[in-house]
Amino acid sequence: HRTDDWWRDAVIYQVYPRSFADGDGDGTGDLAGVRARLPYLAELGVDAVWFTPWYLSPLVDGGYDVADYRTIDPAFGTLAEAEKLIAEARELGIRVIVDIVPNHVSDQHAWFRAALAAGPGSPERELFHFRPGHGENGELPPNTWPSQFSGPTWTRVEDGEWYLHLFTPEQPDLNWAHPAVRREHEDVLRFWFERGVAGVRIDSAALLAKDPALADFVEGVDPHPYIDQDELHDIYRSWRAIADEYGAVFVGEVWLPDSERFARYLRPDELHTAFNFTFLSCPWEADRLRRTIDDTLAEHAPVGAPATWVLCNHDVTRTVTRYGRADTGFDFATKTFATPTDLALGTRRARAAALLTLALPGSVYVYQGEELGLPEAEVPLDRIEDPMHARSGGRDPGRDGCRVPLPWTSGAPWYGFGPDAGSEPWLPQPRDWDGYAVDRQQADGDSMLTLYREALRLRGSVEGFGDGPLTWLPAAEGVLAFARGEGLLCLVNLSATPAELPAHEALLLASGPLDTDGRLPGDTAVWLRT
Ligand code: TEU
Repeated sequence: HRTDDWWRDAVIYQVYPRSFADGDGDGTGDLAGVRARLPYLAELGVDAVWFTPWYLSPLVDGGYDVADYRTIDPAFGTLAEAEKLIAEARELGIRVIVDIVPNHVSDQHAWFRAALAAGPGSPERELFHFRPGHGENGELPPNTWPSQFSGPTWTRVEDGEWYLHLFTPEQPDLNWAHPAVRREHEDVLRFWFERGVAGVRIDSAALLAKDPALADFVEGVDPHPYIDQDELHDIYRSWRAIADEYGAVFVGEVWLPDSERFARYLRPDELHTAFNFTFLSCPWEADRLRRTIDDTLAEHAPVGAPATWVLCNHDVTRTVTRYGRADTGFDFATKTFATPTDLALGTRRARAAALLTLALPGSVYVYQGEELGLPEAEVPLDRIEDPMHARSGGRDPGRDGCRVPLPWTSGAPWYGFGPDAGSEPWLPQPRDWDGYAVDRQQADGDSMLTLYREALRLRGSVEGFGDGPLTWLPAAEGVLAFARGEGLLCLVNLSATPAELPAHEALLLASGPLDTDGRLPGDTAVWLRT
């Protein structure tokens, strides 16, 4: 495909820098670690890498609390190193996507510190949502908005005013009605585009604009006071004009159940792409998956944007664990370790899901460790850092179980996450992860890593994958069968009954063995050439 269209069918690998690889041995992943592992990513065959925030941050929310968008956090490295990384990746044919967090900043950001110091009524406070409280002494928060995490959305400061934070108190929301907020973010975009970044992921993209009256939220009453406000489209149109100057692309974290509202963000002068959370949350059921795929393609077609396909990310339970449970859909409420998990089953399904996902038209996101088939790790309660855990009063285990440092080398200290003499990783790794280590999987033709590498190699070399039409074929109940391009077939059996393979010339790839009669067993997928 044309180089300026690379993103329409790209495979984009998500790096959570803190947990990818530790170059300096302090127990926290860093840019040195990523640079040393770039050949791994090149061999895997990904087109781009998306880095979750690597900016200066107190790391209260894993870096989604940014203190300075133009500085790399010293725990990760330096700006000069980031520039080297971008150039080195490009040499290997890998583009870099950075994560921009426009909805809020860290409470340590210069703007917020200045706002606190300047006091009520100051222009500094206008960059945020400061309000007096209700009640006789202003002791009640300005409104009852529900938080994106559990807990309150307002925090009171010493002088009696309250400020809004949809996430933690350490993440004050910016006031997007203020021109300085818009200007600053446009500058930040340019700052990273100037440094050779090929794209930007937009965090919480549907939340930035707020109802100016900050009216109370009433369940079921439209419009919502802070999700999907119309003003957002104006913001993204101006961002798009900047991206176009650099040939850069956007992927929005637009979490909206309504597909028409969602598609509005993907109009030709707005965002290039947005994450497909409907697919991510879809249970492992043939009918539901087929409907989700159809709906996705139908909602993208009119705006001309390619679909994206996501199985997991740094916010959700890892795929093999999710698919190994009775309720295979993603739901924060069921994210508990009390649910029994059959990891062998979950792994089989995750392998089949990988072939399904990588055969669909559009771009695909692979979250670090997904290609290793890592399960959700059980992090001891006293080691959990995710603020979601504390804010839920301990009910929610939080998201650290999918953020555990990667195992690179079996038998090495910390599975080779850092140098041998390095310190213990910031999150403890499970004891039985030797079999998941990269070196072991590289040597194993049946490993998850080998499957992903093979799938990515074929996807990149066989005509017909990528952003083109998909045609469903008649299939037995519980079986998904579709054609891509000229004579390329993907079959996924989600039933308990083995399925006959259609006549074919070659079996390109299978997620698991066929049965002795050459049929496709349950929870298995194949790519065929006919
Ligand atoms: O997540 C935004 C978000 O709203 C959802 O992920 C969800 O609300 C949350 O995970 C729990 O329901 C983004 C980032 O992906 C996440 O890691 C950050 O914590 C959050 O923004 C705040 O920046």
